[in-house]
Amino acid sequence: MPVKVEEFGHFIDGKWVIPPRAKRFETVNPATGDKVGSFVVGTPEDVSSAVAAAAKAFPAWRDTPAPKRGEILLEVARQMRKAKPALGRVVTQEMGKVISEALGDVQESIDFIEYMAGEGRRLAGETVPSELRAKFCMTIRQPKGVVACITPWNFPTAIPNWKIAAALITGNTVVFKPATNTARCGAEVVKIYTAAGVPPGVLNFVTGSGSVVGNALVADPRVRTVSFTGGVEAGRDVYVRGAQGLKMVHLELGGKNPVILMDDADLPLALDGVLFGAFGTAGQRCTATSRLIVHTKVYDRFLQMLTDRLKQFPVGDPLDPKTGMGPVASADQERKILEYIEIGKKEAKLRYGGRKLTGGAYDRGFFLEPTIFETTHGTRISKEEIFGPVLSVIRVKDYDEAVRVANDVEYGLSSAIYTRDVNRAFQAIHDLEAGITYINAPTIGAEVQLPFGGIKNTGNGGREAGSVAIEEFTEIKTVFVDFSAKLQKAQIDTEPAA
Ligand code: UN1
Repeated sequence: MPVKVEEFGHFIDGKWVIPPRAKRFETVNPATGDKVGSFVVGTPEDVSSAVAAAAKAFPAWRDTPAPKRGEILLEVARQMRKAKPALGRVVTQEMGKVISEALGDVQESIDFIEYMAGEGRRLAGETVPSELRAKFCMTIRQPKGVVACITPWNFPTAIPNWKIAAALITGNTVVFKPATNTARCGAEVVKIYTAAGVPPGVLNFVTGSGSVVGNALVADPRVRTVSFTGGVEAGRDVYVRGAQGLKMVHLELGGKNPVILMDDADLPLALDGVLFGAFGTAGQRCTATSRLIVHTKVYDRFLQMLTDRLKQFPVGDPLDPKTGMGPVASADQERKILEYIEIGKKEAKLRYGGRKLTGGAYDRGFFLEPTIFETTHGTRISKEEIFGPVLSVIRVKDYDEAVRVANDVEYGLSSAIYTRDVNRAFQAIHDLEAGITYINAPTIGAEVQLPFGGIKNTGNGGREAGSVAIEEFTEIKTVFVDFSAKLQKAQIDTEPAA
């Protein structure tokens, strides 16, 4: 049953608002073409009102005790748990990932909100000794103010919640701009925060394009921090624009994540892992396994296993629990992926798939075959992020070559190795240039209580999730308390030698 097409406005200062003469856009189910929601095309004026509301709400939210903010977040988590089946369906219907993964997306939101709620009773600083007597030194964390959360469509609830929950627990107020094609998921998330008691103005929601709404947010001098997840090109642009205002810009960008398969690997285990890593979410995760680097001794055998299994890998209705892979998220996605498949056909050997699926229900959506290319390292498909169900398989002669190939890309988000050799596993942890390394598991499936992010062009050095998530949204204040009742001079007053 299709989701009812509801009309949404922006959410500003605790109210859903539709500006006069607002233009609208609609989101579309990528499996069926049905409409999912109708949204306002935001303008710079809309952004300005949302930022004003967030700025007005900031002092009271900042001064709400952090454990109290945590209680509200726990209530958000409770309500999201209740809404999980319905919200999971909206994720599938708006974004196209299979229902089990859509429920996982919502679960990842709940996990993180609960985790951050607990952070309300920590938000720890440091205490360190002073070089002077009767003097106390410590750091405390303070919120930044108004923060902008600009999020992608591939994890349409989890990624917004990673940002929003961390920003709120630390006492900031938020303007949230969801990806245009998953605005409904964003709106449903905002409804839950509001129902759970987040005060007016603390979380605001503005829909519209990155080039208008996103850029207006980044340019607004009242916005102190911008947290952005998306493509590398857009990320670089946000970074440069944010630099003009000397803002903290947090970026989570692309990946070209390798699985290394050594000759001593448990091949059936690796088979399940590679399938899930490469074709889960139709390959549209920043963490997706997009390169499989295989030791020559097991290459032929493993490729045979992989292609045999793909023959029984059902692509279709993402709401059907038996489906392995749903559609890709949009017409735009489909076009880009098919372009890469054409590039691949010229520079590499197409081993499996490669076509758009047509006929019957396929004709209503953006369904592609899971696709495997055999390629050498250095081709475009082996180095550029495709963000689709396309796996490049590369043969290598030994571990050293595998690591060289794994590291020779512009990204460094996730990485994995399958081996039974414990020394080799630890060597790989040391050698792989990535923010995340998995041993005997695919490149996807990070848990919220650990830092998430990458090196090289995957970002600009920050991490989301884990306890470090709070760093993105806080300023550190260093405090010196001199209780000697006299002027003491650091570096100048010296103790007599013992
Ligand atoms: C992303 O694709 O940007 O590790 C996020 C994973 C998920 C998060 C992915 N927990 O695959």
